[in-house]
Amino acid sequence: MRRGLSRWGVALLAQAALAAGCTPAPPADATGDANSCAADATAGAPDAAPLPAGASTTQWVRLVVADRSAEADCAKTDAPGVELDAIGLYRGGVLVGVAAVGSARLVGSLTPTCPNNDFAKAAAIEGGVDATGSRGFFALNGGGVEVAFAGCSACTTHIADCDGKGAPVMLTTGDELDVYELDPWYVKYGRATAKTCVCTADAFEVRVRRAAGSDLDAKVLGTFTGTTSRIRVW
Ligand SMILES: [Ca+2]
Ligand SMILES: [Ca+2]
Repeated sequence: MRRGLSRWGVALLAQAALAAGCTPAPPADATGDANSCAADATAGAPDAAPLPAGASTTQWVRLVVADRSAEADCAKTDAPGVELDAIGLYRGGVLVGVAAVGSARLVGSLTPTCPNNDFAKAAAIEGGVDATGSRGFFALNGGGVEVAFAGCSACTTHIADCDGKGAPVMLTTGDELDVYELDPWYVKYGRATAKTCVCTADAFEVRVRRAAGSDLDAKVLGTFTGTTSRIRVW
């Protein structure tokens, strides 16, 4: 089952443990650690170190449909193919950002490939986990989505509470991505019901790239199916 579950559970516990001493950090963190809540809340510890000088960074992550057979669903469903809810960016095991509000853009062609797609709104992938079986997700179908990342404007270690309105965050080698895709995990843990959500685990490819809309210097991180955690950036 999803490794994302264990991280979710750990995040909840960590949030409870940190709640008492977790002081909201300013949206723009002076040390460039993108509002690293857990680091800020550690007694006596400075903010997490900014990226080392000369670190290789990238900004954009693109997700594209990997299993074209899902296209057969286009005429039968209003949410065809891969349904993406959110992406968490972790550094050293700490949540440092999610897809930035205002950053998501469609890539490729969504129509007329899937004219019945009622969920072709890329912005649904911005911010924290919030999808149910009927809202909060983006149905990828024949296209793709590209996002940049931002921290959380309020101190949190929990991806459901991170709004993606904090300081911009660059990705670097060793970071990890958690991608939340509507799959059986959502039904099992009560975010959706089997009655309203087919919630099959669908396959998608993840790429990182330096420039929006360009595959120059792009790296393919792999193909994944359903909610997947710890996708390593290299
Ligand atoms: Ca969402
Ligand atoms: Ca799905």
